[in-house]
Amino acid sequence: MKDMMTAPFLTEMREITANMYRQGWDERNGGNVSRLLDEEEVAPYLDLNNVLRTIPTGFDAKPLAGRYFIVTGTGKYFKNIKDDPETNLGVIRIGADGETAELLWGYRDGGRFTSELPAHLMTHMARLAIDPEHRIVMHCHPTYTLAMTHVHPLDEKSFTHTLWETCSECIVVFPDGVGVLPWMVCGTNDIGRATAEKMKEFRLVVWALHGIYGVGRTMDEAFGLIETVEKGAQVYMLTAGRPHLNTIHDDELVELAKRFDLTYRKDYLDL
Ligand code: 2HA
Ligand code: ZN
Repeated sequence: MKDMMTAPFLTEMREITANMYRQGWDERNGGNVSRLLDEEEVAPYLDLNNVLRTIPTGFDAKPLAGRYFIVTGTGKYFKNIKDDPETNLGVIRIGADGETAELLWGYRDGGRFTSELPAHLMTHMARLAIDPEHRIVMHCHPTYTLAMTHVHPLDEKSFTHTLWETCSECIVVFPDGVGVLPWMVCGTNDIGRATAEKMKEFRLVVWALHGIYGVGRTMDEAFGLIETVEKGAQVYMLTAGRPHLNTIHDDELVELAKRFDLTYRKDYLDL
């Protein structure tokens, strides 16, 4: 058996969460990340017959039975993951009944996975149905995105359009737009279902007055999506309330879409 501490998926998780922390997106225990793992990725590092304990998932995740995930722990600080991954992360397999998670590694202090597991697993299901290469669900609390939800209307068309107008990168990185949920109680199956429903259409879902979810095939894709929304939201917040002299107009957004051959939400422009 190879040393778990050398597993590439563990290194990647330690590095991405450290980066997210450095961005200021994950104060205290804020944020959570899960990555779907192929059995072949896990098998060299862990005895797959050695279940340390089982933990109820709190809902029916049967379509994911037998699938493996590395997931951040509940109440754990991103700040601490890099130096102590075995306490702050866990590797789980969804049990045959879909209602238990089998712990194979981690949560060493008796802990468990993030309270947002319903939103993560339901989102994994929704995205896998669209893209079999889907792997990552990432949630965090980026400051300017959060600030924007205090002062900007929350409808998806205008929220996305405002971000697209802030800088050229936005429509190029998220031509599919940004889904927005109103404020809801977090950590529940309800917010999980609502998030997964939006994820049928978007790779980004803003939780008003809370944070954001991003998904992707890779950590870079999910991180890059969130990073670009946050850049747009920062520009918006730095300019909001000042005389707005210049913007990227809709006909210019169309030019960008042509130049980068984008499949974009044309219904989000007013042409
Ligand atoms: O505590 O971010 O949404 C982690 C969270 C909850
Ligand atoms: Zn959160």
